[in-house]
Amino acid sequence: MSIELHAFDTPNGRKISVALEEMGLPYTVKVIDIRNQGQFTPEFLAISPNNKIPAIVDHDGPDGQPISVFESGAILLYLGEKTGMFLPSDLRARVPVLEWLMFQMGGFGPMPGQVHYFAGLENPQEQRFALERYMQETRRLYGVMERRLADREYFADQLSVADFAILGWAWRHERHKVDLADFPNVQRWYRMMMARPAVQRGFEVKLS
Ligand SMILES: N[C@@H](CCC(=O)N[C@@H](CS)C(=O)NCC(=O)O)C(=O)O
Repeated sequence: MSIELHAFDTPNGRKISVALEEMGLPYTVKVIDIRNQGQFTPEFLAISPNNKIPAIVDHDGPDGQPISVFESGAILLYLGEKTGMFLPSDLRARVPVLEWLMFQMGGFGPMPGQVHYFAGLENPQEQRFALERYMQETRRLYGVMERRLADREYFADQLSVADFAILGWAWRHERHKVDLADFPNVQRWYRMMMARPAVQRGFEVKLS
């Protein structure tokens, strides 16, 4: 039975379509149009009480019973556990996956997300301080990733759900005003990720 992905065409939505494609799981998409209040319907709130995409419903959950999951980090961990893919079972190997997934969830998402918001304001007075602050913090996070990728291909020891999480946001680098040429290791990783056929399918699937 397939998984329902409730999402929209945003970094957090794309993380999950990429992961589902990489894992080869069958899924259907329910577009939640967050520009038109789709996240506030009672049906969606029943599976995502924080009124944010993405969420999934797995009709073949634990013990064969349906389960819903909200929060993209929780969804990635659930899918990794379910498939045994991109989430090592060995604790030492799992730690860096958890670290870089939490790095994304706590910083490299909320910070560039604020750049997207403040860059969209029309009044430069309202924009200035916040945009400066969040652009600086976003660039700092790119610096952290740049150093991490200096001597490795992926954020953990192997390709993992952490890469899918970070990719969702790196995909929007132009919108948060970052030139990847300034971060060559991140740029190399980004190009390598984007060259993967399953990742391409994950970005092509219609989410809006
Ligand atoms: N921490 C959440 C963040 C999700 C999130 O911010 N989703 C945005 C789109 S990328 C959303 O649904 N916004 C609608 C709203 O805030 O009402 C996750 O990673 O799943």
